[in-house]
Parts: sequence; structure tokens; C-alpha cells
Amino acid sequence: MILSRNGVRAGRAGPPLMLVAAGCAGLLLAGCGSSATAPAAPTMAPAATGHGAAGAIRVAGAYIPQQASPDVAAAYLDITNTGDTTDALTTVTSPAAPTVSMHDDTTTGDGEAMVPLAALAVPAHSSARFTVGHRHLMLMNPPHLLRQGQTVMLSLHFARAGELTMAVPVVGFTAPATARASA
Ligand SMILES: [Cu+2]
Repeated sequence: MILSRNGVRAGRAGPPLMLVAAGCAGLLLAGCGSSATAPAAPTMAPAATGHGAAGAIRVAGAYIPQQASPDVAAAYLDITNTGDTTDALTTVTSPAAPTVSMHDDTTTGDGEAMVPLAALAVPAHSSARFTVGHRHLMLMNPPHLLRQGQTVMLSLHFARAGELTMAVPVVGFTAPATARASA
């Protein structure tokens, strides 16, 4: 956690990619890492998740794990394109954080790395998921800690379907994840 805070401070003066990398490092304890090293995914689905629709796009299963680091929060959701034309998620915004990034996880010989996604294509009649240990959304430097029980507004901007804004619940960690995050 200390490394993460220092890293993000350094990143504020540096290029955006440094900020992203530092945030990812901090979020490893909160479920940002690959399936090999990340804390266990929640064993139970959140009691309530956010959902929404715009045009042919349907979003379901949206949730934000309570922050383990002050610098970042992750968001997970499922996108389905019910239409006959490919769409693309181009940006995500939220009043709860100045920046929301789309990341993918890759594993190299040196370990894992977060790769920023400029956009995410969602082909016709198919789905794309943001899931723990894989592709994820990262809310960078939320000015107020996101805690279980709160609701965060997320706006997903699609090239064809336009803007989809929905309420996303902040959910608690399972016991194993909490134990690791405070270790
Ligand atoms: Cu990330």
C-alpha cells in the first residue's frame, strides 16, 4: 500500500501511463491481478448488481469491490450486444473518480502487466466481460473512499449505442480477500 501511494504521487507528475501502472500495482491486493496471483474472487455473487441498457447494448452484473487501496477501485460488469452491428465501448466516466480506465491483464515472463485498452469492441450478438483477474475497469484516485453499501454512477460511452449510465453498488470483500488486503 505504501509503495502504491508513493508510486501514484510520482505518477501525477509523470506521463499518464505511470499513473496507470502505479494504480494497478496498488490494486493487486484488491483483485486487479491475474487469476494466478489475485485474491480469490468473491465466492458469492454480490447480492445486488447494477444494470442498464442503451440501444442494442445491455449491461448487467455490475459491481465495485470496496477499496483496499486509497488510490484505485475496480469495477466489473458484463456487456451484451443484442444488435446486428459491432459496437465498441470507447470511454467510461464517473462522478466518483476523475479518471476511469479500461485495462487488460497480460502475463509475461516477468510477471503480470496491465495494458490500457483504448476501446473494447463488442461484436454483434456477443458479450464482453470485465471480470476479476482479467479485463477490468479502474477508477483512478477517487476523492472519497468507496465503501460497501454506497452506489456509484458509471457512464459507459459506446460508439453506436451512445451513453449508458447506471448505478453500480459497492460491495464488501469476502473474508479471505479482506485478510490479505490488511496483511
Ligand atoms: Cu488495472
